[in-house]
Amino acid sequence: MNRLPPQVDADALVKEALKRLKQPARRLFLRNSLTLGGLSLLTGCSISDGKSAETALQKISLMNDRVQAWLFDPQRLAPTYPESMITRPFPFNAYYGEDKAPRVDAHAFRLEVSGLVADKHAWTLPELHALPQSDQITRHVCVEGWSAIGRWGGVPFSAFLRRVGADLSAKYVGFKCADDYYTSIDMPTALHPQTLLTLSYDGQILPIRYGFPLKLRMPTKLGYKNPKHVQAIFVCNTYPGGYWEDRGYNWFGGS
Ligand SMILES: Nc1nc2c(c(=O)[nH]1)N[C@H]1C(S)=C(S)[C@@H](COP(=O)(O)O)O[C@H]1N2
Ligand SMILES: [Mo]
Repeated sequence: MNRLPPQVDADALVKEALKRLKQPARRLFLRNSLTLGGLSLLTGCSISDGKSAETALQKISLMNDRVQAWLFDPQRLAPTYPESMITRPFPFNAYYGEDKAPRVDAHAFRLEVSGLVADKHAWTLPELHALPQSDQITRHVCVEGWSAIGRWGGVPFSAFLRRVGADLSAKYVGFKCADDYYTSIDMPTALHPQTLLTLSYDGQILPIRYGFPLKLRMPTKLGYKNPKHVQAIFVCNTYPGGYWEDRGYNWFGGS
């Protein structure tokens, strides 16, 4: 059914490749327009006949994460919004009800930093608050079918990673949370200018429901990639997975 004619029809091939891409990657491709040249670059196949085209398509099916990573523009900013557009009240979401959100002791709290970093000292909250802060009003998009605009403040994550002497050529940054949640992201997203080690929500100390004392906010990624109640951060080259990712959600999770 998906056989291509021996003479490669570039349009048909690109259409078929788009069909096989998962949703976020497909959307990005439609935005940036995928060409036959782009397809052979992506798959590393020189597409000259039906057989190589078929191989390219098979590779596409396996490479949705890599495609998204390749398309990710480390400088392109997610839209920001005026204060009047903030969604009130901002929705809560987790794999449990709001009353079950973990209560972290602010005084005892230490953010653990490990893996490929020079400085492994654990951070207190006052130490984190003493770092230069910035804020953003951006849209959070949840795969469950809702999105909302909120305002988050905190430490630009790229500055934090530099501060701890992280190996910025490493592949992954992983997060462990005070509940059973965990996730991991690619280094280009970790270094994106809008990726924020978040300490506040709408000018207030981050409320329990939104991830006290610390969450990672990334307007370039879907909601489930934004870990709340972060307790430990590690930099590594071995794939760490994630709570929903290990249950079948796409790992890159671009929004
Ligand atoms: N620790 C932790 N982080 C989490 C989750 C969770 O269950 N536990 N759920 C994720 C999902 S699916 C979404 S949509 C957002 C919701 O964040 P909010 O409660 O601030 O809206 O948190 C994400 N981060
Ligand atoms: Mo979500």
